[in-house]
Amino acid sequence: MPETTSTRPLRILSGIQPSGQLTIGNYLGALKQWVQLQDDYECYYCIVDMHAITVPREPAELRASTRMTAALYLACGIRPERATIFVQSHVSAHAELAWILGCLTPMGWLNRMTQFKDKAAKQQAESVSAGLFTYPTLMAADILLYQANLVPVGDDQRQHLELTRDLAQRFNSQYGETFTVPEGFFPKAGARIMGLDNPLVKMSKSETSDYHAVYMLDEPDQIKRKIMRAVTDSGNSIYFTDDPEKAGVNNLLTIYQAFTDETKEAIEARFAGKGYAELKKAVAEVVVEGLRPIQARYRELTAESDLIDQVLMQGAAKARLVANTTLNTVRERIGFLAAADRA
Ligand code: ATP
Ligand code: LTN
Repeated sequence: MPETTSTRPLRILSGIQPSGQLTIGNYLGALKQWVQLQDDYECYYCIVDMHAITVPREPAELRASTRMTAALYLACGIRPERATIFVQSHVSAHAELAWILGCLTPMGWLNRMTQFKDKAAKQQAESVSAGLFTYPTLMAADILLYQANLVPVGDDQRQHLELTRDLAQRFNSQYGETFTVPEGFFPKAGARIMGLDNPLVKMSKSETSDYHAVYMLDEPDQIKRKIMRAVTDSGNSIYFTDDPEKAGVNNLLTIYQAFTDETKEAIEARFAGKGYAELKKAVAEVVVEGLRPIQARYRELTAESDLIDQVLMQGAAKARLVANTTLNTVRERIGFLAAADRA
């Protein structure tokens, strides 16, 4: 029988793709919340390398990115004794459940996914992989295997989360109660950080232009240079707004808010009558200071050889136990014969 939420603490699962250097968007949209949630929930934080190969990737870079992502999880303050940190491809149940869920997913649902449309548009039509199209069924498998109650993610993942919920409900109604139907958990500030060079698109780690993103491991000078060059507008007033004309200023204020946890009112009062250069200087300052301790811990952690690999090995062992429990129930429910020799 699947475990029920009444007999255990609430669970969380989330993941980040090792698809390049992590940005302050990944930090503010995801990681910062993960750290805060680990004391109150049973947390599973995954490095989703199988998602990262939905677009072509250099093997050596994927390996390096996977370790770097794991080290950043730790550097941000995720404690392996509180939260399970693991690599998706180390737990083969993810691939198996993704296949099963794929067989339950109408193509029409996948056709509606805006992330697929955006990413596919950036490639030659004939080279877009089937994996990029079925990406959301793998994400659903990640979440449902752990019977997660909450999924802390940025705003861009709302649609994928809705699809996960729909799939859980579809499976449950077809085969009997099996999966917990998860809820999204979105940060109050910083759920959608925009590109510094183009505040109308989401800041993303796979965007290549030099002044698009601040990376979590950027040097203070680089951070300052990037923020001072951020696109704003020809006006001179500083306030939070949905007006696309002022998206650049709104984005800088949002970054400031997410790093300082101050209220919008306090921030607007602070910058009343000031110019954009002053705003940018202040934003650069809070970003540099916010990242400084993380960067210092990152350097310490990566100086210890084997530490990351050890954490990942132990994490995978813990994750497998939970994932395989769910997967066994799923196999049985859908009518797969029990394999006599399977552990
Ligand atoms: P890629 O560019 O390779 O698609 P990405 O930078 O968009 O990657 P993901 O690995 O897909 O990042 O996302 C990891 C987490 O970071 C998700 O929870 C996602 O919602 C969050 N996230 C990513 N970019 C932003 C952003 N600009 N603002 C807020 N949250 C973000
Ligand atoms: N699709 C997510 C990354 C991701 C994820 C997950 C997030 C893969 N599996 C499970 C939360 C839970 C993205 O940010 N692009």
